[in-house]
Amino acid sequence: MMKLFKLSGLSIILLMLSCKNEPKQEVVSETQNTKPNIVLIYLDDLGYGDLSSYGATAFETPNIDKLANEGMKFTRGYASSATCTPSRYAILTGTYPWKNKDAKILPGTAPLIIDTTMVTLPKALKANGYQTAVVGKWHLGLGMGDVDWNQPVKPGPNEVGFDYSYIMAATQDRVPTVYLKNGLVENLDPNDPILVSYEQNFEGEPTGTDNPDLVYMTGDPQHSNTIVNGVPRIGFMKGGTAARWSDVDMADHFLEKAQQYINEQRDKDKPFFLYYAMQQPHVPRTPHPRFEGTSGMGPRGDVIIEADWAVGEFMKTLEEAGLLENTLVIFSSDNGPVLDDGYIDQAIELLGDHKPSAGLRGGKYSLFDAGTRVPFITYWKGTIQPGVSDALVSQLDFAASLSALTGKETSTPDSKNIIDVFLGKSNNGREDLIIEATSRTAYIKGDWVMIPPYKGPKFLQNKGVETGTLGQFQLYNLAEDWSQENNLANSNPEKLEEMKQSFEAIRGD
Ligand code: NG6
Ligand code: CA
Repeated sequence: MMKLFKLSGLSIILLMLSCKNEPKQEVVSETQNTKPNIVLIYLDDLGYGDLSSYGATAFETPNIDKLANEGMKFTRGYASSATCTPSRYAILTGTYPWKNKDAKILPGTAPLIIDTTMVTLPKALKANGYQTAVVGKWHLGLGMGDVDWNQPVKPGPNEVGFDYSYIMAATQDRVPTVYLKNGLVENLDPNDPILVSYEQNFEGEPTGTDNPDLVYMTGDPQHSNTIVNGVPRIGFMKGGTAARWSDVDMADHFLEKAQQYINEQRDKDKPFFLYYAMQQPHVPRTPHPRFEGTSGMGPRGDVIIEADWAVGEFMKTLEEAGLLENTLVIFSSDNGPVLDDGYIDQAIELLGDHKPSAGLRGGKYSLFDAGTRVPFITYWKGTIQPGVSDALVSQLDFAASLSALTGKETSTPDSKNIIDVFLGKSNNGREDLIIEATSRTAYIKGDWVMIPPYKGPKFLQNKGVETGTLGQFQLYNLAEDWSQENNLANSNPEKLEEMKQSFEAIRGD
Protein backbone atom coordinates (compact mmCIF):
# COMPACT_ATOMS: atom_id res chain seq x y z
CA MET A 1 0.00 0.00 0.00
CA MET A 2 2.66 2.47 1.07
CA LYS A 3 4.51 2.19 -2.23
CA LEU A 4 1.49 3.65 -3.97
CA PHE A 5 2.25 7.09 -2.63
CA LYS A 6 4.98 7.48 -5.19
CA LEU A 7 2.75 6.59 -8.10
CA SER A 8 1.48 9.27 -10.43
CA GLY A 9 -1.89 10.94 -9.94
CA LEU A 10 -3.28 8.78 -12.73
CA SER A 11 -2.25 5.57 -11.01
CA ILE A 12 -3.93 6.72 -7.84
CA ILE A 13 -7.19 7.35 -9.67
CA LEU A 14 -7.06 3.91 -11.28
CA LEU A 15 -6.37 2.41 -7.92
CA MET A 16 -9.36 4.18 -6.42
CA LEU A 17 -11.61 2.79 -9.15
CA SER A 18 -10.41 -0.71 -8.54
CA CYS A 19 -10.68 -0.61 -4.75
CA LYS A 20 -14.05 1.00 -4.20
CA ASN A 21 -14.58 -0.90 -0.98
CA GLU A 22 -11.84 0.90 0.94
CA PRO A 23 -12.59 4.56 0.46
CA LYS A 24 -10.88 5.79 3.66
CA GLN A 25 -7.51 4.37 2.81
CA GLU A 26 -7.60 5.78 -0.70
CA VAL A 27 -8.25 9.31 0.52
CA VAL A 28 -5.15 9.05 2.67
CA SER A 29 -3.15 7.83 -0.32
CA GLU A 30 -4.22 10.71 -2.43
CA THR A 31 -3.38 13.30 0.21
CA GLN A 32 0.04 11.79 0.72
CA ASN A 33 0.66 11.84 -2.97
CA THR A 34 -0.07 15.53 -3.28
CA LYS A 35 2.50 16.54 -0.67
CA PRO A 36 5.49 17.92 -2.52
CA ASN A 37 9.07 17.44 -1.51
CA ILE A 38 10.64 20.70 -0.44
CA VAL A 39 14.22 21.80 -0.99
CA LEU A 40 15.59 25.04 0.39
CA ILE A 41 18.85 25.97 -1.34
CA TYR A 42 20.45 28.65 0.77
CA LEU A 43 23.59 30.54 -0.13
CA ASP A 44 25.89 32.40 2.21
CA ASP A 45 26.48 36.14 1.55
CA LEU A 46 25.12 36.09 -2.02
CA GLY A 47 24.04 39.62 -2.93
CA TYR A 48 20.90 40.78 -4.69
CA GLY A 49 22.94 41.59 -7.81
CA ASP A 50 25.12 38.47 -7.85
CA LEU A 51 23.05 36.46 -10.36
CA SER A 52 22.52 37.17 -14.02
CA SER A 53 18.78 36.73 -13.49
CA TYR A 54 19.00 39.59 -10.99
CA GLY A 55 20.92 41.89 -13.28
CA ALA A 56 24.56 40.75 -13.17
CA THR A 57 26.22 41.09 -16.55
CA ALA A 58 29.85 40.35 -15.66
CA PHE A 59 29.23 36.58 -15.51
CA GLU A 60 26.43 34.10 -16.10
CA THR A 61 24.62 31.94 -13.56
CA PRO A 62 22.51 29.84 -15.96
CA ASN A 63 21.40 27.15 -13.55
CA ILE A 64 20.05 29.45 -10.89
CA ASP A 65 18.65 31.70 -13.63
CA LYS A 66 16.64 28.73 -14.87
CA LEU A 67 14.93 28.56 -11.47
CA ALA A 68 14.32 32.32 -11.54
CA ASN A 69 13.08 32.42 -15.12
CA GLU A 70 10.92 29.33 -14.93
CA GLY A 71 9.67 29.95 -11.41
CA MET A 72 8.70 33.00 -9.37
CA LYS A 73 11.40 35.58 -9.03
CA PHE A 74 10.82 37.86 -6.07
CA THR A 75 12.22 41.36 -6.22
CA ARG A 76 11.36 42.20 -2.63
CA GLY A 77 12.41 39.07 -0.80
CA TYR A 78 14.15 39.55 2.52
CA ALA A 79 16.42 37.62 4.83
CA SER A 80 15.58 38.40 8.44
CA SER A 81 19.04 39.69 9.20
CA ALA A 82 22.16 41.07 7.56
CA THR A 83 24.23 38.25 9.08
CA CYS A 84 24.02 34.49 9.02
CA THR A 85 23.03 33.08 12.41
CA PRO A 86 20.00 35.32 12.97
CA SER A 87 18.68 34.74 9.44
CA ARG A 88 18.94 30.98 9.87
CA TYR A 89 17.38 31.15 13.31
CA ALA A 90 14.40 33.00 11.83
CA ILE A 91 13.90 30.41 9.09
CA LEU A 92 13.96 27.46 11.43
CA THR A 93 11.92 28.97 14.27
CA GLY A 94 9.56 31.42 12.55
CA THR A 95 10.64 33.91 15.19
CA TYR A 96 12.27 37.31 14.77
CA PRO A 97 15.94 36.83 15.67
CA TRP A 98 16.14 40.04 17.71
CA LYS A 99 13.88 38.33 20.25
CA ASN A 100 16.75 36.00 21.11
CA LYS A 101 19.83 37.82 22.40
CA ASP A 102 22.01 34.85 21.41
CA ALA A 103 21.00 35.00 17.75
CA LYS A 104 24.13 36.77 16.55
CA ILE A 105 27.27 35.62 14.72
CA LEU A 106 28.44 32.62 16.74
CA PRO A 107 31.89 31.16 17.34
CA GLY A 108 32.33 27.49 16.43
CA THR A 109 32.09 26.53 20.09
CA ALA A 110 28.77 28.25 20.83
CA PRO A 111 25.97 26.16 22.32
CA LEU A 112 22.84 25.48 20.28
CA ILE A 113 20.68 28.63 20.36
CA ILE A 114 17.42 26.92 19.40
CA ASP A 115 15.64 25.60 22.45
CA THR A 116 14.90 21.93 21.77
CA THR A 117 11.34 22.44 23.01
CA MET A 118 10.67 25.13 20.41
CA VAL A 119 8.45 24.62 17.43
CA THR A 120 10.63 24.53 14.31
CA LEU A 121 10.06 24.30 10.57
CA PRO A 122 11.54 20.80 10.30
CA LYS A 123 9.51 19.61 13.29
CA ALA A 124 6.35 21.01 11.75
CA LEU A 125 7.09 19.22 8.48
CA LYS A 126 7.87 16.00 10.32
CA ALA A 127 4.50 16.26 12.01
CA ASN A 128 3.02 16.57 8.52
CA GLY A 129 4.65 13.31 7.48
CA TYR A 130 8.03 14.44 6.15
CA GLN A 131 11.56 13.13 6.33
CA THR A 132 13.85 16.06 7.05
CA ALA A 133 17.52 16.76 6.41
CA VAL A 134 20.10 19.51 6.56
CA VAL A 135 23.27 19.43 4.47
CA GLY A 136 25.81 22.25 4.65
CA LYS A 137 26.40 25.21 6.90
CA TRP A 138 24.74 25.12 10.31
CA HIS A 139 26.00 28.07 12.41
CA LEU A 140 23.29 27.88 15.04
CA GLY A 141 25.50 26.46 17.77
CA LEU A 142 25.98 22.87 18.91
CA GLY A 143 25.86 21.18 22.29
CA MET A 144 25.35 22.89 25.59
CA GLY A 145 28.68 24.62 25.97
CA ASP A 146 32.14 23.17 26.37
CA VAL A 147 31.66 20.68 23.54
CA ASP A 148 33.82 17.58 23.40
CA TRP A 149 34.26 17.11 19.65
CA ASN A 150 35.39 13.53 20.17
CA GLN A 151 32.01 12.42 21.48
CA PRO A 152 28.53 12.66 19.97
CA VAL A 153 27.81 16.38 19.82
CA LYS A 154 24.32 17.08 21.12
CA PRO A 155 21.95 18.85 20.99
CA GLY A 156 22.20 19.95 17.38
CA PRO A 157 20.19 19.75 14.16
CA ASN A 158 18.92 16.25 14.94
CA GLU A 159 17.43 17.49 18.21
CA VAL A 160 15.51 20.38 16.60
CA GLY A 161 13.76 18.42 13.90
CA PHE A 162 16.21 17.08 11.31
CA ASP A 163 16.21 13.31 10.82
CA TYR A 164 19.55 13.56 9.04
CA SER A 165 22.29 16.16 9.30
CA TYR A 166 25.59 16.55 7.49
CA ILE A 167 27.04 19.89 8.46
CA MET A 168 29.91 22.17 9.15
CA ALA A 169 29.48 23.54 12.63
CA ALA A 170 29.83 27.27 12.03
CA THR A 171 31.46 29.00 9.06
CA GLN A 172 34.20 28.06 6.63
CA ASP A 173 36.51 30.57 8.30
CA ARG A 174 35.95 29.19 11.82
CA VAL A 175 37.25 26.13 13.59
CA PRO A 176 36.51 23.26 13.93
CA THR A 177 37.16 22.66 10.24
CA VAL A 178 35.46 19.27 10.19
CA TYR A 179 32.14 17.83 9.05
CA LEU A 180 29.64 16.33 11.44
CA LYS A 181 27.24 13.61 10.42
CA ASN A 182 24.30 13.22 12.77
CA GLY A 183 26.37 14.77 15.56
CA LEU A 184 29.54 12.76 14.98
CA VAL A 185 32.72 14.20 13.50
CA GLU A 186 33.40 12.41 10.21
CA ASN A 187 36.71 10.52 9.91
CA LEU A 188 37.59 11.09 13.52
CA ASP A 189 40.67 9.23 14.69
CA PRO A 190 40.43 8.56 18.44
CA ASN A 191 44.25 8.63 18.58
CA ASP A 192 44.27 12.18 17.27
CA PRO A 193 41.56 13.90 19.30
CA ILE A 194 40.21 17.31 18.37
CA LEU A 195 40.69 20.23 20.70
CA VAL A 196 39.10 23.61 19.99
CA SER A 197 39.40 26.97 21.70
CA TYR A 198 38.43 30.51 20.85
CA GLU A 199 40.56 31.88 23.68
CA GLN A 200 44.05 30.58 23.26
CA ASN A 201 46.31 28.64 21.00
CA PHE A 202 47.48 25.11 21.74
CA GLU A 203 51.17 24.97 22.37
CA GLY A 204 53.29 24.50 19.28
CA GLU A 205 50.42 24.91 16.79
CA PRO A 206 51.18 27.31 13.93
CA THR A 207 48.96 30.34 13.43
CA GLY A 208 48.57 32.95 10.73
CA THR A 209 50.02 35.55 13.07
CA ASP A 210 53.14 33.59 14.02
CA ASN A 211 53.75 31.70 10.79
CA PRO A 212 52.75 33.85 7.82
CA ASP A 213 55.06 31.75 5.64
CA LEU A 214 52.66 28.79 6.01
CA VAL A 215 49.71 30.76 4.73
CA TYR A 216 48.52 30.98 1.13
CA MET A 217 45.61 33.34 1.78
CA THR A 218 46.38 36.16 4.16
CA GLY A 219 43.81 36.98 6.80
CA ASP A 220 43.12 40.03 8.93
CA PRO A 221 44.07 39.79 12.64
CA GLN A 222 40.79 38.00 13.47
CA HIS A 223 41.41 35.46 10.70
CA SER A 224 44.98 34.71 11.75
CA ASN A 225 44.65 31.83 14.18
CA THR A 226 45.01 28.11 13.37
CA ILE A 227 46.10 27.41 9.81
CA VAL A 228 44.20 24.67 8.00
CA ASN A 229 45.03 23.90 4.34
CA GLY A 230 47.10 27.08 4.21
CA VAL A 231 44.14 29.21 5.29
CA PRO A 232 44.33 30.88 8.69
CA ARG A 233 41.02 30.64 10.58
CA ILE A 234 39.13 32.30 13.38
CA GLY A 235 39.81 30.21 16.48
CA PHE A 236 42.34 27.61 17.52
CA MET A 237 42.28 23.91 16.84
CA LYS A 238 44.55 20.96 17.42
CA GLY A 239 44.31 17.36 16.25
CA GLY A 240 41.63 15.79 14.07
CA THR A 241 44.06 15.77 11.16
CA ALA A 242 42.24 13.06 9.21
CA ALA A 243 38.88 14.70 9.86
CA ARG A 244 39.78 18.14 8.53
CA TRP A 245 37.86 19.12 5.44
CA SER A 246 39.36 20.04 2.10
CA ASP A 247 38.22 23.59 1.31
CA VAL A 248 38.43 23.24 -2.45
CA ASP A 249 36.31 20.09 -2.34
CA MET A 250 33.63 21.50 -0.04
CA ALA A 251 31.15 22.34 -2.80
CA ASP A 252 31.50 18.89 -4.35
CA HIS A 253 31.26 17.29 -0.94
CA PHE A 254 28.04 18.96 0.14
CA LEU A 255 26.58 18.44 -3.34
CA GLU A 256 27.34 14.74 -3.13
CA LYS A 257 25.66 14.50 0.28
CA ALA A 258 22.60 16.37 -0.99
CA GLN A 259 22.40 14.15 -4.09
CA GLN A 260 22.85 11.03 -1.99
CA TYR A 261 19.98 12.13 0.20
CA ILE A 262 17.69 12.64 -2.81
CA ASN A 263 18.59 9.25 -4.22
CA GLU A 264 17.94 7.57 -0.87
CA GLN A 265 14.60 9.30 -0.47
CA ARG A 266 13.26 8.80 -3.96
CA ASP A 267 11.93 5.34 -3.28
CA LYS A 268 10.73 5.98 0.22
CA ASP A 269 7.12 6.52 1.13
CA LYS A 270 7.48 9.85 2.80
CA PRO A 271 7.97 13.22 1.14
CA PHE A 272 11.15 14.99 2.19
CA PHE A 273 12.40 18.40 3.21
CA LEU A 274 16.04 19.13 2.44
CA TYR A 275 17.73 22.28 3.68
CA TYR A 276 20.80 22.52 1.44
CA ALA A 277 22.92 25.29 2.93
CA MET A 278 25.83 26.02 0.63
CA GLN A 279 28.93 27.89 1.80
CA GLN A 280 29.51 30.19 -1.17
CA PRO A 281 30.43 33.02 -1.56
CA HIS A 282 31.36 33.37 2.13
CA VAL A 283 35.05 33.63 3.00
CA PRO A 284 37.46 31.96 2.61
CA ARG A 285 36.54 31.73 -1.06
CA THR A 286 38.17 28.52 -2.20
CA PRO A 287 36.86 27.42 -5.59
CA HIS A 288 37.76 23.97 -6.79
CA PRO A 289 40.65 24.33 -9.28
CA ARG A 290 38.29 23.58 -12.17
CA PHE A 291 36.44 26.82 -11.38
CA GLU A 292 39.52 28.97 -10.87
CA GLY A 293 39.54 31.87 -13.28
CA THR A 294 36.06 31.13 -14.64
CA SER A 295 34.58 34.49 -13.64
CA GLY A 296 37.50 36.77 -14.37
CA MET A 297 36.72 38.30 -10.98
CA GLY A 298 38.93 36.20 -8.75
CA PRO A 299 37.75 33.75 -6.09
CA ARG A 300 34.54 35.58 -5.16
CA GLY A 301 33.20 35.37 -8.71
CA ASP A 302 34.61 31.89 -9.22
CA VAL A 303 32.78 30.44 -6.22
CA ILE A 304 29.51 31.97 -7.42
CA ILE A 305 30.03 30.14 -10.74
CA GLU A 306 30.85 27.03 -8.72
CA ALA A 307 27.68 27.39 -6.65
CA ASP A 308 25.64 27.84 -9.82
CA TRP A 309 27.15 24.66 -11.24
CA ALA A 310 26.31 22.79 -8.02
CA VAL A 311 22.70 23.98 -8.22
CA GLY A 312 22.56 22.72 -11.80
CA GLU A 313 23.93 19.32 -10.81
CA PHE A 314 21.54 19.11 -7.91
CA MET A 315 18.58 19.93 -10.14
CA LYS A 316 19.70 17.24 -12.59
CA THR A 317 19.60 14.75 -9.75
CA LEU A 318 16.06 15.77 -8.88
CA GLU A 319 15.08 15.44 -12.52
CA GLU A 320 16.74 12.08 -12.97
CA ALA A 321 14.96 10.86 -9.84
CA GLY A 322 11.69 11.87 -11.51
CA LEU A 323 10.96 14.35 -8.73
CA LEU A 324 10.99 17.68 -10.53
CA GLU A 325 7.22 17.99 -10.78
CA ASN A 326 6.78 16.94 -7.21
CA THR A 327 9.32 19.21 -5.55
CA LEU A 328 9.10 22.82 -4.49
CA VAL A 329 12.57 24.35 -4.72
CA ILE A 330 13.26 27.58 -2.89
CA PHE A 331 16.46 29.51 -3.49
CA SER A 332 17.75 32.40 -1.39
CA SER A 333 20.68 33.83 0.56
CA ASP A 334 21.21 34.50 4.27
CA ASN A 335 22.39 38.10 3.93
CA GLY A 336 23.76 40.59 1.47
CA PRO A 337 27.17 40.82 -0.14
CA VAL A 338 30.55 41.86 1.22
CA LEU A 339 33.82 42.04 -0.68
CA ASP A 340 36.44 42.20 2.06
CA ASP A 341 35.33 39.92 4.87
CA GLY A 342 38.72 39.22 6.37
CA TYR A 343 41.00 37.71 3.69
CA ILE A 344 43.03 39.25 0.93
CA ASP A 345 41.55 37.58 -2.15
CA GLN A 346 41.28 40.36 -4.74
CA ALA A 347 37.51 40.59 -4.45
CA ILE A 348 37.74 44.38 -4.66
CA GLU A 349 40.55 44.68 -7.17
CA LEU A 350 38.98 42.34 -9.73
CA LEU A 351 35.39 43.45 -9.30
CA GLY A 352 35.29 45.50 -12.50
CA ASP A 353 31.83 46.93 -12.98
CA HIS A 354 30.02 44.06 -11.28
CA LYS A 355 27.59 45.27 -8.61
CA PRO A 356 26.99 42.57 -6.00
CA SER A 357 24.16 44.59 -4.45
CA ALA A 358 22.71 45.77 -7.79
CA GLY A 359 23.08 49.33 -6.56
CA LEU A 360 21.10 48.82 -3.36
CA ARG A 361 22.70 50.72 -0.51
CA GLY A 362 24.85 48.93 2.10
CA GLY A 363 25.75 45.24 2.18
CA LYS A 364 26.28 42.48 4.70
CA TYR A 365 26.10 43.86 8.29
CA SER A 366 24.00 46.82 7.08
CA LEU A 367 20.50 48.02 7.89
CA PHE A 368 20.38 49.54 4.44
CA ASP A 369 18.53 47.42 1.92
CA ALA A 370 21.48 45.45 0.49
CA GLY A 371 22.00 43.87 3.92
CA THR A 372 18.78 41.86 3.79
CA ARG A 373 17.19 42.16 0.34
CA VAL A 374 18.44 39.03 -1.41
CA PRO A 375 17.74 36.82 -4.42
CA PHE A 376 14.56 34.94 -3.61
CA ILE A 377 13.13 32.33 -5.97
CA THR A 378 10.45 29.65 -5.82
CA TYR A 379 10.40 26.96 -8.49
CA TRP A 380 8.05 24.03 -8.91
CA LYS A 381 7.84 22.61 -12.38
CA GLY A 382 4.29 22.43 -13.63
CA THR A 383 2.80 24.07 -10.55
CA ILE A 384 4.39 27.52 -10.26
CA GLN A 385 3.90 29.55 -13.41
CA PRO A 386 6.91 31.65 -14.42
CA GLY A 387 6.63 35.20 -13.17
CA VAL A 388 8.13 38.11 -11.29
CA SER A 389 6.63 39.29 -8.03
CA ASP A 390 7.23 42.52 -6.14
CA ALA A 391 5.26 41.30 -3.12
CA LEU A 392 7.04 41.83 0.20
CA VAL A 393 8.13 38.36 1.34
CA SER A 394 10.41 37.19 4.11
CA GLN A 395 12.27 33.99 4.88
CA LEU A 396 10.60 34.24 8.27
CA ASP A 397 7.43 33.06 6.50
CA PHE A 398 8.72 29.66 5.43
CA ALA A 399 7.65 28.05 8.72
CA ALA A 400 3.95 28.98 8.48
CA SER A 401 3.72 28.78 4.69
CA LEU A 402 5.46 25.45 4.16
CA SER A 403 3.65 23.78 7.03
CA ALA A 404 0.33 25.08 5.66
CA LEU A 405 1.24 23.72 2.22
CA THR A 406 1.93 20.28 3.58
CA GLY A 407 -0.80 19.77 6.17
CA LYS A 408 -1.29 21.40 9.52
CA GLU A 409 -0.08 24.99 9.64
CA THR A 410 2.30 25.45 12.50
CA SER A 411 2.01 28.37 14.82
CA THR A 412 5.17 30.35 15.49
CA PRO A 413 5.42 33.89 16.84
CA ASP A 414 6.24 35.82 13.67
CA SER A 415 5.88 33.63 10.59
CA LYS A 416 2.97 34.37 8.25
CA ASN A 417 1.28 31.94 5.92
CA ILE A 418 1.82 33.50 2.51
CA ILE A 419 2.05 30.22 0.60
CA ASP A 420 -0.15 31.56 -2.21
CA VAL A 421 2.40 34.29 -2.78
CA PHE A 422 5.26 31.80 -2.78
CA LEU A 423 3.33 29.69 -5.31
CA GLY A 424 2.66 32.74 -7.49
CA LYS A 425 -1.10 32.63 -6.99
CA SER A 426 -1.31 35.92 -5.15
CA ASN A 427 0.65 39.13 -4.87
CA ASN A 428 -0.54 39.91 -1.35
CA GLY A 429 2.67 39.54 0.55
CA ARG A 430 3.49 40.83 3.97
CA GLU A 431 2.26 44.21 4.98
CA ASP A 432 5.34 44.91 7.02
CA LEU A 433 8.55 43.42 8.34
CA ILE A 434 11.30 44.12 10.85
CA ILE A 435 14.83 43.55 9.61
CA GLU A 436 17.93 43.23 11.77
CA ALA A 437 21.63 43.96 11.40
CA THR A 438 24.13 43.36 14.19
CA SER A 439 21.48 43.80 16.91
CA ARG A 440 19.93 46.93 15.38
CA THR A 441 16.50 46.80 13.77
CA ALA A 442 14.61 48.74 11.10
CA TYR A 443 11.03 48.65 9.89
CA ILE A 444 9.67 48.06 6.40
CA LYS A 445 6.04 48.75 5.56
CA GLY A 446 4.91 48.62 1.96
CA ASP A 447 7.32 50.70 -0.08
CA TRP A 448 8.69 52.47 2.98
CA VAL A 449 11.54 51.77 5.32
CA MET A 450 12.30 53.53 8.60
CA ILE A 451 15.67 53.21 10.30
CA PRO A 452 15.80 54.50 13.87
CA PRO A 453 18.85 56.42 15.09
CA TYR A 454 21.63 54.32 16.58
CA LYS A 455 24.96 55.13 18.08
CA GLY A 456 27.99 53.64 16.42
CA PRO A 457 29.95 53.90 13.20
CA LYS A 458 28.36 54.92 9.92
CA PHE A 459 30.92 52.98 8.01
CA LEU A 460 32.77 49.72 8.65
CA GLN A 461 36.19 50.70 7.39
CA ASN A 462 37.56 47.16 7.23
CA LYS A 463 34.51 45.87 5.33
CA GLY A 464 33.86 48.91 3.17
CA VAL A 465 30.19 48.76 4.16
CA GLU A 466 27.83 51.46 5.38
CA THR A 467 26.10 50.20 8.50
CA GLY A 468 22.86 52.09 7.97
CA THR A 469 23.38 53.98 11.22
CA LEU A 470 23.26 57.74 10.81
CA GLY A 471 22.48 58.92 14.33
CA GLN A 472 19.09 60.26 13.21
CA PHE A 473 15.82 58.88 11.92
CA GLN A 474 15.85 57.81 8.31
CA LEU A 475 12.85 57.30 6.10
CA TYR A 476 13.04 56.12 2.50
CA ASN A 477 10.56 55.27 -0.18
CA LEU A 478 12.10 52.21 -1.80
CA ALA A 479 9.77 52.28 -4.81
CA GLU A 480 11.10 55.68 -5.84
CA ASP A 481 14.52 55.58 -4.30
CA TRP A 482 16.28 52.28 -5.05
CA SER A 483 19.58 53.23 -3.43
CA GLN A 484 18.18 55.06 -0.40
CA GLU A 485 19.59 58.46 -1.20
CA ASN A 486 16.70 60.69 -0.16
CA ASN A 487 16.04 60.66 3.56
CA LEU A 488 12.42 61.87 3.86
CA ALA A 489 12.30 61.82 7.67
CA ASN A 490 12.17 65.61 7.86
CA SER A 491 9.98 66.25 4.86
CA ASN A 492 7.37 63.61 5.71
CA PRO A 493 6.92 63.70 9.49
CA GLU A 494 3.44 62.11 9.30
CA LYS A 495 4.76 59.02 7.56
CA LEU A 496 7.71 58.88 9.94
CA GLU A 497 5.36 59.00 12.92
CA GLU A 498 3.13 56.29 11.48
CA MET A 499 6.16 54.08 10.85
CA LYS A 500 7.56 54.67 14.35
CA GLN A 501 4.28 53.71 15.95
CA SER A 502 3.80 50.52 13.93
CA PHE A 503 7.44 49.57 14.57
CA GLU A 504 7.15 50.09 18.31
CA ALA A 505 3.90 48.13 18.40
CA ILE A 506 5.74 45.08 17.03
CA ARG A 507 8.98 45.57 18.93
CA GLY A 508 7.07 46.08 22.15
CA ASP A 509 9.66 48.42 23.61
C1 NG6 B 1 32.72 37.95 11.31
C2 NG6 B 1 33.96 37.60 10.53
C3 NG6 B 1 33.59 37.45 9.07
C4 NG6 B 1 32.50 36.44 8.92
C5 NG6 B 1 31.32 36.78 9.80
C6 NG6 B 1 30.24 35.75 9.80
C7 NG6 B 1 35.03 39.82 10.74
C8 NG6 B 1 36.28 40.56 11.04
N1 NG6 B 1 35.05 38.52 10.75
O1 NG6 B 1 33.03 38.03 12.66
O2 NG6 B 1 34.71 37.10 8.31
O3 NG6 B 1 32.96 35.17 9.26
O4 NG6 B 1 31.75 36.93 11.12
O5 NG6 B 1 29.59 35.74 8.61
O6 NG6 B 1 34.01 40.44 10.47
S1 NG6 B 1 28.17 35.10 8.56
O7 NG6 B 1 27.74 35.20 7.17
O8 NG6 B 1 28.31 33.74 8.99
O9 NG6 B 1 27.31 35.88 9.43
CA1 CA C 1 26.15 34.85 5.63
